[in-house]
Amino acid sequence: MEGISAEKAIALENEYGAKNYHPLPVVLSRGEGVYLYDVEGKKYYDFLSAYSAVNQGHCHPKIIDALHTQAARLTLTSRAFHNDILGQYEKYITEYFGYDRVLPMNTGVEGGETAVKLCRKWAYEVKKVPINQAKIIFVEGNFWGRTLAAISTSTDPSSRNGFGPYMPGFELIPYNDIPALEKALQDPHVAGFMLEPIQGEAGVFVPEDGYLRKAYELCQKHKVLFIADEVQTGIARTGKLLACDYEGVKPDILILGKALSGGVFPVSAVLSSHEIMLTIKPGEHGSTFGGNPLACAVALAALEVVKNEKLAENATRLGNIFRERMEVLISKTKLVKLVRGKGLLNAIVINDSQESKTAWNICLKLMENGLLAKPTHGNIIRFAPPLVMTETQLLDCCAIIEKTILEFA
Ligand code: IF1
Repeated sequence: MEGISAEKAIALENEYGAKNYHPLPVVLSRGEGVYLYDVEGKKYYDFLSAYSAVNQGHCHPKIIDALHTQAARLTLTSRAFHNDILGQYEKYITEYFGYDRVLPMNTGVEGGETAVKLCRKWAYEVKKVPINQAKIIFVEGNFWGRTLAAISTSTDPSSRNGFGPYMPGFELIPYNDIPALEKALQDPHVAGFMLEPIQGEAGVFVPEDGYLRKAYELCQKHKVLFIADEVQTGIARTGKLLACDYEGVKPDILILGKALSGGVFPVSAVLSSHEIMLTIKPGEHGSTFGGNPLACAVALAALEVVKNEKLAENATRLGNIFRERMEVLISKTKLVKLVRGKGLLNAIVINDSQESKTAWNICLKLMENGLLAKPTHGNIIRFAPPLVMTETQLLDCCAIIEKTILEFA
């Protein structure tokens, strides 16, 4: 719909759409690299990257080209038949991340659901846990999507409340707490431990150094699968291809999504070993669009861009510059308590109550000053620009954030 006004666009959503989001009052119509443009043509830096789905930048030419080419050939066969690109994609992605096999799905939460099903199947067929007794451990503050299984493990009232009854077989322990994990692993029915290497939605919580490594070793000791949800932290976002790479941890099951397609459309994937993956037999799991030719073509291009443009290295370098600049800002104002993160997955904590509107109002001011970000959980503002950002652009963004915060204070 060309030329719609911002007011009209918002009015249509208000009248005809579900109200399951509370977006910032900006109406975007074009994205290119690190920039977004609203219907009035105003240019913004995107500092959310669609929650780390556009690591490669908006509408990356190589990914869009792959989309166009494949879209004109063959978009969907369903898995009832073979096609000429799925096998090539499966070989590419399994070698890319160093796994035996991949199960292609669409959304991140479908990846999580697939990982949970694989873990349970493996529990009954390999670990010999009594049927329907398998337990999977999750950590407080986790977020892996909005399905009933995902919210059954959630400790966030807004994700969980009002949607019961909940799925059994899940146990919660505190994040970043090795003794709590050790205790939970005493139960022989535990089959898996699933977590984000850095908690995104909870507010970019980085666990202490060594936590992932120790947790992984404990899981190995107790024959429990270590399942890493890298839907948000993966694909170079934290400065390594995977956040688990920082501690040399190789998850038994790896879940990818979001930037696996460069934000072009939903593509997720679960990677694992022959032993674990082959516990699911033909006809026992699937999805209409899972592994469709268009998804394969887009994901192949999106992964190539990550390597060719050295996005992980860029995220490390720019992330360090960003956190240094934020530390200087913190020394100048009481409004910001701290900055935390890895690579280009960062957040600042605003010095105000969870319930305050301060973070939201700061984001409104950032929007006026040409930078788009959104608070998560009250007083935390997540800052996650596309990984293709240049140093000059990043310094420009730091200046915008500093100006906005200091004027706000
Ligand atoms: C919303 C949050 C982020 C995820 C991790 C799996 C999924 C997500 C670590 C599921 C999805 C999205 C969902 C979206 C907003 C966004 C989000 F704020 F909700 F929590 F990123 F932090 N694992 N996160 O972050 O992937 O099924 O959505 O493809 O639901 O509002 P999905």
